[in-house]
Amino acid sequence: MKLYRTKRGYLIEQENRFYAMETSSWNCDAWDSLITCDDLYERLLSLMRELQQINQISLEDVLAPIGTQEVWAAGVTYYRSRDARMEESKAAGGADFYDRVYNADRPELFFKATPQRVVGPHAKVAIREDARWSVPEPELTLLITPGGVIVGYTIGNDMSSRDIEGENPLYLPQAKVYDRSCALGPCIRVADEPLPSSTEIRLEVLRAGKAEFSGTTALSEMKRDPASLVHYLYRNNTFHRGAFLLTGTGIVPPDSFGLRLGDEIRITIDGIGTLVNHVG
Ligand code: DO4
Ligand code: MG
Repeated sequence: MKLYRTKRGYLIEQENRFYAMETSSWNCDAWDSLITCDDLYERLLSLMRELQQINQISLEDVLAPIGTQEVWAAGVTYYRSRDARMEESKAAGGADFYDRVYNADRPELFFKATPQRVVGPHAKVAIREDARWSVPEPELTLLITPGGVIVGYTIGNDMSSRDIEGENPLYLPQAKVYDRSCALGPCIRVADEPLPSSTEIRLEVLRAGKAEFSGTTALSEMKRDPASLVHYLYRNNTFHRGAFLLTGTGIVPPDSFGLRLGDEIRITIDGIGTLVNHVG
């Protein structure tokens, strides 16, 4: 089952049928209390029975599925990310940190965005003006309730400035957190069981309509279990409105690739959909 937040209200999708909920999308309180209940799946099932079926949804109407939640991110959860980061920070003497965190019990977790820094489907993500080398990071994103229950999944783009992070690992917050540095959407996949480990994540970057980069990974490549990431995130940390947690990237383009203005970023995760954004 999928849940969309749109300009016209909320929608539930079940087996290609759409059901509309008459609620204002600007009402963050209503969205927050809907998406942060521990039994979201059952709640949507029972809501759906009372709702009217509609024909189709307009993609332009779809908004980021976030209310007032904080957005956090995990890092170096895939070997490919460890490898690329060790290489980019070698000159700065930071390489060892990435290997250590990849192998440690405690994961890397960092604050990624406030809701105001997040864009939804078809909106523009940004590259920093003071960065020379920026990349998208396509990541499975967890929706977690205040009680620490994973109730849904969406697609996240952890936009990153590789030159700034590579210069010094202590610059990570600047490489990661800036206006429009995060995209979420297009919907929340709500299921009563975890996504299968065979689930694929695909990234495509189109430049002037032509494929400039494409890559694929699968959840089976992730070193950590989503539940263990949540366990660390919620240690001595309270999330009254729940949280979104990006789970790290397993796709890192080669060093010759950097994003440019106008590029189209397409991230697909099986069972969730495709998140499309342009760089602007
Ligand atoms: O260690 C820096 C950030 C890592 C990250 O964002 C990722 O692996 O996805
Ligand atoms: Mg990342």
